[in-house]
Amino acid sequence: MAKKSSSESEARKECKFYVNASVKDFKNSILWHMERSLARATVRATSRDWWLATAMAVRDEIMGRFISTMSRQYKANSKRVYYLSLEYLMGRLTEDTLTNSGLMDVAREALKELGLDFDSIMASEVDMGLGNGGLGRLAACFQDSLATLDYPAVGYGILYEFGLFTQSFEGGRQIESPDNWLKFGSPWDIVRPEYTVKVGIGGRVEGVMSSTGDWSVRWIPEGELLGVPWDVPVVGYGAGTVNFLRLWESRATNELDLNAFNNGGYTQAVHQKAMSETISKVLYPNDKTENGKILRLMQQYFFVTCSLQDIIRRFKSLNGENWDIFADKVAIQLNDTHPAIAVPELMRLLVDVEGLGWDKSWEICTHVFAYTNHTLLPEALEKWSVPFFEKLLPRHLQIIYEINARWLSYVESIYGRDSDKIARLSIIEEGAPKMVRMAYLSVVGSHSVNGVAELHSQLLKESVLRDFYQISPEKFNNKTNGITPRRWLKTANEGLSDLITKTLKSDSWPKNLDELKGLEKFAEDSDFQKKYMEIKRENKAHLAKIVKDLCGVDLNPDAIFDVQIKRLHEYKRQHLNLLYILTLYRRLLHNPDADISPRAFIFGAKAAPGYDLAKNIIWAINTVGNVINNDARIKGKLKVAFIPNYNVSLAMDIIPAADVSEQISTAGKEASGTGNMKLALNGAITMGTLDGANVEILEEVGKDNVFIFGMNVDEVQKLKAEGYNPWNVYNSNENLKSALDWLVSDYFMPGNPTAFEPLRKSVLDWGDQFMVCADYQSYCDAQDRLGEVYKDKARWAKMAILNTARMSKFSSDRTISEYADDIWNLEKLPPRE
Ligand code: GLG
Repeated sequence: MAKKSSSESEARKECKFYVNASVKDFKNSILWHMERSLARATVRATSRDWWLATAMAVRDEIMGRFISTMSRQYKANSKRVYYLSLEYLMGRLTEDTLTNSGLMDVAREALKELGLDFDSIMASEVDMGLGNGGLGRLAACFQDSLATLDYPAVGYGILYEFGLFTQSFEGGRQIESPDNWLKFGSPWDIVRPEYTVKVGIGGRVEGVMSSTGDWSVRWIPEGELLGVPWDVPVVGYGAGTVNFLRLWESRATNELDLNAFNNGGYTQAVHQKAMSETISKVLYPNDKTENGKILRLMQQYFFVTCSLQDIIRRFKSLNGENWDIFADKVAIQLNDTHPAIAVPELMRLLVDVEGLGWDKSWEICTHVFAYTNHTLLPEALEKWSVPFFEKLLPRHLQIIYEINARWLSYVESIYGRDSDKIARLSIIEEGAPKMVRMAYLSVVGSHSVNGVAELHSQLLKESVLRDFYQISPEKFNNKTNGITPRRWLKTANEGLSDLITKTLKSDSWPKNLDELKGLEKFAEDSDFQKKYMEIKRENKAHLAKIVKDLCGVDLNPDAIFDVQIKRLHEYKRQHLNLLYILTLYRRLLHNPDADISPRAFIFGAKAAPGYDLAKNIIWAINTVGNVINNDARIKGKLKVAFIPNYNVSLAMDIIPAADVSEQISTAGKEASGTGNMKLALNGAITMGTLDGANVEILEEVGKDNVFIFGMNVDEVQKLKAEGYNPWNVYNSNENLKSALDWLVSDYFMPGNPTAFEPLRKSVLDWGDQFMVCADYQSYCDAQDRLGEVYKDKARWAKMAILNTARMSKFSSDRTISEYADDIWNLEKLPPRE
């Protein structure tokens, strides 16, 4: 954001470990890197050069902290948590590192003295977009909190060469192109060749007799590849702790190449090399569905075995073979089912490689692993086919069968030979082919199973994991998600951050978000309201410029900025939002002088490349938007902007500018949501269903400061059970009927009226799985109410302020403290003062 922070000197008192550097030294460091690292004369330097030189200058400042954190953790031989996640949506790293190390003001000033604009220089950094959506961004917020709270932690993942695709629009339709973010390298990645590990695939299993006459089993893989680790430093707020992400890159082994060469197979050698390197090539762009793709499963196995081997190496270097204390030193969190193969892999490493017995190994596993579930959507519950295992991971299949046999005999000891129960609880699903239920494997192999919001955790116990809950209720717990206030308030919204600091006369709130409660008493203070809303307006003007630039749409900063930013998915119901837009547009055409609060509907969303209906919805919003934006009759009262390529960096511009936060999923479908928290923290009022963390946001802010509409979970279930027919709603609701019919008329798409037939069909002919029609009227009523309330400026300001003041529960520091205390049993290891 464009504003300058004046509060860093205050913060220095709070953050004893802030990095100290003078503007002069920092400037010299930038110039030094420009010459020595980049071989550039300043007169020729591009924005990217300046960003790189600045990033390198910051990096220099934090490296000492990085090394001292590692040696502190090593010396203390303390327990660490290892976070296994296939996704990390980090965004840009430089600005966040500046905030957290306390160098933001210094860097701004240094660049200013060099005659440069800080914001445009920082914009040269390409987002590290190694994630799809909420799950990956949560993993990133968690890393920030772990370091900020001085917890010893490592985040393990994959260094994808291509992150989530870049989105653009052509004729309103989504076009994808590769996100080659690493094309020119990244100053934040540090390679660690000495920790390279080998990864086997395929082959067979052999029994071997030891010298003592014991039989053991050995996996003889057919092929091998290498995992090379790259570390990305994660600076905690205040810079007392610098943890790291360790991301694995797949490479071919030399042996493999040599063999092929010796056989005269040059092309084959190159082919195999390319195949090995394919594994870490690209992030799968689907959110919630990626079942059965072999390459995806190989990615999962690849990063899991690399990480577990690394964990065991570290453990042994400190504790030798003292396996009794493994679980006292190691906690592993499985971020969703993606890393579920870790359970049989750790068993294999302990039993086959380290030579421990089954029972002891199993005890270790179930003490070390904990599993987080992020969704109830059935398509997201991963299953791997047994033939796949036979071919690629034959030893793992044996281990899974053994785990299952023991598990089912335990089940039988409770329920007797109840074949129904056994089939329901089995890790193996019968059928052709047989499938391994990875979520069940995670539950059986873990000591803790958590959902990500109260409602979601409750539904987990009642639905998909009900049978497991009945057997081991003590495993189940809730950890409501959170967001880091450093990135999502302090860095993203400097204007509001400064106001908060001045008003509270404290700058420790980014580390202690409860302090925001102190703003409550200013909620009705007209002077404070004025300042608060002025900042909102500045942020809106800033966003309006970006929208003009990216979409060519003029937004009026005095309109309501109504924002829906998240992946495009039917359950998130962007099309419900569209139906309201159509309804409002129609109303204005009938009466152009209608006294409505002008609205700017702002969307940001990527659709999975193969998800046709999601793409149809994007196309429809863009097409309708285009007609509305160019219709002079409605006098600019309505605008629609779909910002292309929504990502973390754009989120940091959009969120501080939002008045309204659309959280309108079908109740029971959104596990938690985290955008809802970021938006409310920045003073956007939630327009939401009683779903995910919206329920807890309502609890925190109070019913007067949020707009709730639609069916709750029980009502959704009841209506489904009774037999829901969207046509009945359609036939009895004139507005809904008009909106849906209008969409497939010539009006929006002259000559191609069937363009949006799929969208219309999905909510009528195809049964309206996500109950868009059922919630339509209630949504429109709530939106109309909101429009009325907005006219009362003082009331709106009060609501917005109270949202900021009451969001402290949703700091990821709170979430991480709960994980550390309840699941990991993890101690902080702060630096000595
Ligand atoms: C999921 C859910 C979100 C949740 C996020 C983080 O759909 O509701 O907020 O994880 O727990 N796959 C996701 O994005």
